[in-house]
Amino acid sequence: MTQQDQSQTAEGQITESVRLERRDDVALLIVNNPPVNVLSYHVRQGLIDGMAAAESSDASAIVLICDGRTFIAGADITEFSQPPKPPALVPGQEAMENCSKPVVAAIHGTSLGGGLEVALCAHFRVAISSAQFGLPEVKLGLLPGGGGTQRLPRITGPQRALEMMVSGDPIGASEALECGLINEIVGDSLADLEAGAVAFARRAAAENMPRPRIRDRNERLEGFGTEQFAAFRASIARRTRGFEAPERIIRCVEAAVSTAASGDFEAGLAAEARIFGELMGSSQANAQQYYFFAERAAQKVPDVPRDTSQVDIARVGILGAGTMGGGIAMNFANIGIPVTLVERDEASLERGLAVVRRNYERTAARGGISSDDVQTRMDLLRGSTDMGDFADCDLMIEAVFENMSLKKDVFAQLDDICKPGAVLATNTSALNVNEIASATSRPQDVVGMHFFSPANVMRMLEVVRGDATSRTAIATAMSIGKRIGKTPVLCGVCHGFIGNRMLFMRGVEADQMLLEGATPAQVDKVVYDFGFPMGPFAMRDLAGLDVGWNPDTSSSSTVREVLCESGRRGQKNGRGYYIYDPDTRASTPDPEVTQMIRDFASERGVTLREVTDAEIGERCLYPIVNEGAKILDEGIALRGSDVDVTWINGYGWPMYTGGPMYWADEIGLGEVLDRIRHYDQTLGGDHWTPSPLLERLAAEGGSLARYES
Ligand code: T1G
Ligand code: NAD
Repeated sequence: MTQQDQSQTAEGQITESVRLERRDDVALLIVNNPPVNVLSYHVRQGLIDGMAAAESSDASAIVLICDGRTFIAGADITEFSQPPKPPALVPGQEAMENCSKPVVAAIHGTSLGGGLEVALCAHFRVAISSAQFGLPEVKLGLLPGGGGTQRLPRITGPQRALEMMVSGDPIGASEALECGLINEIVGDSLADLEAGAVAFARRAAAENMPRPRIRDRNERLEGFGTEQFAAFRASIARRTRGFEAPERIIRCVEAAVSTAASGDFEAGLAAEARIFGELMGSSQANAQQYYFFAERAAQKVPDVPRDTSQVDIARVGILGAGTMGGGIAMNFANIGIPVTLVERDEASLERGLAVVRRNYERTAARGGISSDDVQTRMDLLRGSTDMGDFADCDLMIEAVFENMSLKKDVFAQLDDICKPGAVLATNTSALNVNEIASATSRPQDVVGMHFFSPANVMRMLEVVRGDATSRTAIATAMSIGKRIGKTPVLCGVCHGFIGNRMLFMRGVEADQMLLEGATPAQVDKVVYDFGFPMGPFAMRDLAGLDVGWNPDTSSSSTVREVLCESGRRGQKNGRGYYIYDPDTRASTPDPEVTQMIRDFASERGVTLREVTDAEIGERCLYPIVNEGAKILDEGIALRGSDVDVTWINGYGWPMYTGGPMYWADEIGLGEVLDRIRHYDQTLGGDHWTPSPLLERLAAEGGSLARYES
């Protein structure tokens, strides 16, 4: 093909990641930037040069399409921490918008962030049925800075656009078609996509289909004003508490509506760029982008490579259908994996299955699933009181009472029953997985899979590696954990693993401060204001004061025992550290509890004093950091960022602070160490003994978050 022909047909490699090909009269602008086609600088340049070449060629229409597993998944987040690399995204977008030929974006996989913003500059969008569309920038502490806040509301209307941008969650192809985001679903496969897009483009050219630019379409913005914005702000207040980006997104859409009135789209874009600048590089954005890569790093276990053999999970067995067993079973039924659920007696089994059905019916009532889905998922659960029914299970998860001898007893039975190679997992909250494994003849198949309550909701999953646990068992637990929508984090064997071990230390200090004069409400408010969904005492009331309490051995040795002995169980019986309104579940401080704490303290000669909020903050958070450093030092966690992923997904540590390790780095390890040493000298207790790793990193100017064991 001569140079002359090439410019005529404009075929060939444009940049390292963008090329042009022809399908007769239609030009294909193809992005190939593995693994997820992000908008790296050479992709942006390829869009500009590729559009120019296609525009000046004899092609009648242009299709933008991507190789690999997905359409453009957004801007290249790795570029955010570097000086901006030219070119900007806008010239490529404008070339598409202003092209004299129809431009069709052909979408598969995930069209996210800048990827969707590029697609919104095409005149038409077609997709395959499995495609997803979203503007997830808010999850990175940002907002859609490539025109998304101005163009999306013009297509979907402000309400849906606000919901998509503030949640950051994607929508599917059928919803995208229904709301006008795409013009056509062209099939299910990549082959369908290219053929469908080329056909659509050819038709658009042949029929000279009208192709208004989205920037010129203001009709969907009409009728959405102050009242609607106020209502939207109120509707998101609770779930976006503490995050800065959501409010900024709303302001951008307000700018879209106000500038549309004057038809000044560029003014809307300018407002977006200005407000985007307020977020880029902010502490929240940096923390959330750190978390983005931390979550991905957590999936990697250095000595368990991606190609490690795994057990194929066709059926799961769960022993114990209590608080955890039922929730765990739902995770597998949700993705279509049949579950055998065994309880010790019919009554317990029926109770457990009834709780699961109630949970599904509640989700269906909220429109989360259909009523058919409820039955489909219940049909995947096979209840039994015979452990022999576990013989055909590929993965076993034990969730019986937290008692070592009981767990060893059931694992010995599972060892006899389960087929060779089945993975035997325990959901213990804290017990020694090696000791549990020692009850079997196959400790290599035993692993901890520690779910968090409620197990069908919480994304956190600690995968506990015993001394003998095989790489296959680890790889199987990590990958099935991801398949059921969890964020698996690997950890070694110690009491309480990563999360609960650190939580215990906060609990010690929270209990001590009650004796010294703080109230449950005061402590909980400080932790809540820091950004946690609730404080330690409200959390205990939610989980149940009696979890782990043994009435036979109870001896009023802690405030918690005194409360349990008084019949308090927490939310489940309306009285715990707080009194709960039976209808609204609203909590109020209980003066009786305040007096019980005072009596308990004076019996032990604890001096009553004023405990400030600042002190409460330090004494609730620094023990967590110190214990996290000890866990890293012992190699229980692989990396500092795993500790942060655990606390953000398992305990509601506010993501916009990055997690305890990242947060401590941001404060300065020297400062944190000084305060820990202060409490070590003034209060004492093992949990205040400074971690040698923390001391070392503070001295070397190192980082806990970036520490690798
Ligand atoms: N930038 C850089 N690297 C990225 C990336 C991105 N946007 N997305 C993914 N990766 C890397 C990731 O770190 C991993 O690397 C590999 O790709 C596979 O990802 C202007 C400002 C697309 C749904 O927020 O949600 O556009 O670990 O393991 O589970 O308005 O990745 O293998 O070395 O997650 O199949 C907006 C982020 C950016 C989408 C695929 N876009 N990505 O999930 O694979 S901001 C996003 C995802 C923006 C504009 C603004 C997911 C995915 P490694 P993975 P996956
Ligand atoms: P639970 O008391 O609600 O349920 C335990 C269930 O096990 C009961 O229904 C009981 O009938 C059943 N059971 C006991 N012995 C059995 C046997 N031999 N065969 C079959 N079933 C038997 O307890 P839970 O809160 O679901 O805790 C279960 C496990 O999960 C414990 O190890 C606990 O530490 C752990 N865990 C609990 C939480 C939580 O917040 N509740 C969180 C993570 C892990």
